[in-house]
Amino acid sequence: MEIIDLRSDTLTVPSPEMREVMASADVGDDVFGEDPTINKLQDKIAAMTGKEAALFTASGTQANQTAINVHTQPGDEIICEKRSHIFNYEAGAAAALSGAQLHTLSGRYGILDPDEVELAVRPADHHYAQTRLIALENTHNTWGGTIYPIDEIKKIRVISDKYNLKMHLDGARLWNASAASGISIKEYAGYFDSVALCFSKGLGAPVGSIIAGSKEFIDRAHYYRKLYGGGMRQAGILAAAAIFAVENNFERLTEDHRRARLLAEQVNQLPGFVVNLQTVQTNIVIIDTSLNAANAIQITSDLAEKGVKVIPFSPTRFRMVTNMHITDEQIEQVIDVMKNLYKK
Ligand code: TLP
Repeated sequence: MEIIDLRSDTLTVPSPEMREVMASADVGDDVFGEDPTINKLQDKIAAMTGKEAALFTASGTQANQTAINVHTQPGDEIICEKRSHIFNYEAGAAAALSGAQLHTLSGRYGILDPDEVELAVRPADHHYAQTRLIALENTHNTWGGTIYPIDEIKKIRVISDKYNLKMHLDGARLWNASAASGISIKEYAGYFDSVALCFSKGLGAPVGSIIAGSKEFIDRAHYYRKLYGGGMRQAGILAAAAIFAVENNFERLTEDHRRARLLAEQVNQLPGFVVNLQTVQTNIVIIDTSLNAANAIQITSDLAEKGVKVIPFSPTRFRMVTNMHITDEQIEQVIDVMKNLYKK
């Protein structure tokens, strides 16, 4: 049985061409700062984001959490969205590693209301935690890959400046936001003090993320990455894959977006499955099963038996993600499987 794996874009595997550049990469000891391919990647991303410097990390989680530790002191508060990755899927790291407290706000499709952000900033009174950081996610994963409108980012930046707060962007999928909106990585990054980007999602590299910011920020980030055990040695092999991924697989993300749209529109026509098409802006499709006799957990296992893998987010929601290995034919097959399983 053919398996169609729509659980995540993290499932992408390196192509033969990517493996070739990995095999021939120049390497050195990066803990000594001597890996030429890592240095090249860091310089490239610093230039792309318009920041002074960048630091390669093992994962998106390590990138976000390193940034959080640089920006905060124990007891500080971070404003973020209720369904954000840093709050839900990073193993409680902000509390465990930085001693920071997360102040979550509900956003419309993951997008925070600037007025609510301002209201959430704690007064300068010793009863309160000190608000230190605003962390946004673009695209917003669990709201369906939604793109942060640049005007909302600007408004939130005005608030952060007013209260002297730092801003961090979890841009694990900023590539998708940029490919879909036409707004450059540099423009998005310009509103943030630090930006995390992943190479191992839709771009198809096997491992690796990066954070970019000022020289001073990256210098401190280096310390925390080491503290977290993230100092890697001849990891230029991985940086070579990341460079290849940015150069070859960034623009093609619009194909994944087109397929996600196709999938969303067709799933939305099936009885008992509802997709809010407004949220389908990139490569993620969230399906609501509240109207279905079966719940999302059951549906996940029914689909898996037919070779279609998806991820349940709750008893009433599951996620499908397109990536470079998913074809138009497979989208049709998924729809057929769903039609046959849930005939009315
Ligand atoms: N997301 C994964 C899971 O952890 C949910 C996925 O399959 O989507 N920020 C965002 C917005 C992410 O979606 C992810 C991974 C990360 C950070 C963390 O990246 P890694 O897995 O490299 O630590």
